[in-house]
Amino acid sequence: MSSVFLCLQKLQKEAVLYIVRRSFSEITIMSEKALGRGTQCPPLAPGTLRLYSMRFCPYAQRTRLVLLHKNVTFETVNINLKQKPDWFKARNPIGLVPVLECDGKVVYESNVCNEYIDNVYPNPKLIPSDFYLASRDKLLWETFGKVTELFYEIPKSLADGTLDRCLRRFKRQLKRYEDELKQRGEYFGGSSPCMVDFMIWPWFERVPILSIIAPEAEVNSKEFPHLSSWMKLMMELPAVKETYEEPSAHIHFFSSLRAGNPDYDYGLS
Ligand SMILES: N[C@@H](CCC(=O)N[C@@H](CS)C(=O)NCC(=O)O)C(=O)O
Repeated sequence: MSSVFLCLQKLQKEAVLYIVRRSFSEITIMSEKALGRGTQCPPLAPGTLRLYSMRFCPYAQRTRLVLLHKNVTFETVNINLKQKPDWFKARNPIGLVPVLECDGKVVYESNVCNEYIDNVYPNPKLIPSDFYLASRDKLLWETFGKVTELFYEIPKSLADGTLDRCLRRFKRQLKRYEDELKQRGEYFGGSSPCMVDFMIWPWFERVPILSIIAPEAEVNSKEFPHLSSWMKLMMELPAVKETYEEPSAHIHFFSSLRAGNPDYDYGLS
């Protein structure tokens, strides 16, 4: 068993209890427990917007953040992604969450879902109307995969002795966001958050997991003064608080995923 895995198991034992928070009255959780193969799709009322989600998915979190920030009324159905129901696959043939559905209209892929939400619910508008500025913003989230891929490589690199190289790549990629933020203000949107802030946030919520594995991965105020202040500000946003999961919950979920038995319902009674 790798040292990373042992480390994760130890942390799992020390995990504090995950507390379910609900402060947004307009969210209906049709099924907080993940629905899997053999279940029925809960009926969807006309005019109701539904999000098919998974509680620990960072991509679905992007969409949850934007819906919550805009105070959009919606309901959630969580999906067991290991045993996907046929009715879920019928809605998204690629089989990934997030998926949005309303009155027979279906969209999927977090970037597409979020652009759709921004057009249909423009208050507040999160993508600039200026085409050039919108493209610059889009670049930041479309190339964020350069950061997210390292979330999987850093734990692996600890086992195969390439951690230092991986951490250098991680910091180099983060530096792009640090420099951009320095020019833009408190948020990527300047004085208020924009789509970029919400599209990249889910992985910053998960940085503490990386820094438990490798303390050097921490987004510290010395190397990343703007990003670390931004992280504190983001944590104050109601939508961020609402979707927040403790590092211990992420670690538990990640360990269960790695073990081939994802605990989609972790922390639910
Ligand atoms: N490119 C997709 C990625 C979404 C994604 O990878 N979702 C994962 C959960 S975090 C999923 O649905 N996995 C199911 C599977 O791989 O079969 C997006 O941006 O929405």
